[in-house]
Amino acid sequence: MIKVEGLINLLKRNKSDFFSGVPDSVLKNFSSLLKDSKKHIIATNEGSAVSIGIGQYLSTKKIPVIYMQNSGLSNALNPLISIAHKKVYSIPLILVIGWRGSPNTKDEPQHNVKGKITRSILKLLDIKYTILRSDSDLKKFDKQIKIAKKNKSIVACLIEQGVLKKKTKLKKKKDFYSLDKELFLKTFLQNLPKKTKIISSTGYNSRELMHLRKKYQIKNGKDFYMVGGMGHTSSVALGYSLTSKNKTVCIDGDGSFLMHLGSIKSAGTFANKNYKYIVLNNNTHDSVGGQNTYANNVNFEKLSKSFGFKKFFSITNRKNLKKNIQNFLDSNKLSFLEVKISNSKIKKLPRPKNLIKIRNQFMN
Ligand SMILES: Cc1ncc(C[n+]2csc(CCOP(=O)(O)OP(=O)(O)O)c2C)c(N)n1
Repeated sequence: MIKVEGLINLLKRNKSDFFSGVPDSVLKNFSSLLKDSKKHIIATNEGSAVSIGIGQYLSTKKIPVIYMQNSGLSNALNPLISIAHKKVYSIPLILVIGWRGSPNTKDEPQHNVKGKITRSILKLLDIKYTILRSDSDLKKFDKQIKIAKKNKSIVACLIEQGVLKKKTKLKKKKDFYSLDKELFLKTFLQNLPKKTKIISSTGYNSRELMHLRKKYQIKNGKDFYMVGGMGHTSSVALGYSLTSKNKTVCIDGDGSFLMHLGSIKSAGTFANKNYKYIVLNNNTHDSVGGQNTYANNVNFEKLSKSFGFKKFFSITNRKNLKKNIQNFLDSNKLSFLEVKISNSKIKKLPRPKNLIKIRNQFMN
């Protein structure tokens, strides 16, 4: 195990004091030590985090630190290859990567796939890396950083679940909004027309839907739970809805919404009236540690309408909840609903397991 303070000190001793990244549960002890400031930018996706870092290097000549979950490495590939690579602009970067699904650990199917190929991706990019498991690995990483500085190259470390320890306990997550998430989702499911299809985002949303359907025995409609592909929920729902007669409800998180914001423009331009978009805005990346998304100051009404949605609905409390949900579902114009909602309160949420069965049931 490694003390996270030791890792951050090592980076700062190398004059790397600028951080940008997308939160990850493996790295939550790391990101929680970085205060939100102009020296720590929580980016909306990993490609942006890399690009913000590239800009910082051009301005300061100091190597920025970019952190991400290995699933986000694919989002980062474009700027890593087409801007920062040694044979392009040769921009030095330090990547701190949460290694879900490493061959040593038990993890979910989507993480196992990525975990197995993470090292090969780094090798293909010609990025030297250290697997951090103990203090002696920190020394090895330190040497690699010094070489990267000299050669103006990219260097990475891979960190598995449970490796980073922190002196002080993580602060309890605070709710930004008060509407109880279980109450909203339960009421929503109970009021769905029978043949509705739901496509829900990774994070807690899919896991909560699955759990609540079972807990309250709600069988209206069928769900496709996205267990990865963060940010692509609205696009999967758009693709489905174009040729389906059923109401297609996209249940997205605010972090997921922001990750590939442009997709909502495609939905606004091309979706039919059967497409129903919902953003559950808790202003946090609840499922990976409660880091801020900064979605609280987005004016979703203006944004959705300028993107082509015809009607905007907002739910912020339990008053007339059923009626407000029905108004949204019954609307015969392309509609966008923002729900200002609490974080999840359900302990030990189950995870979708038999993914092929889920796919088949959804398509039936
Ligand atoms: C490309 C990618 N980057 C990062 C992650 C890690 N991750 C999983 S869920 C999540 C937060 C999602 O936030 P939001 O959509 O607001 O849902 P919530 O966690 O609040 O349920 C993150 C960052 C991921 N799965 N994929």
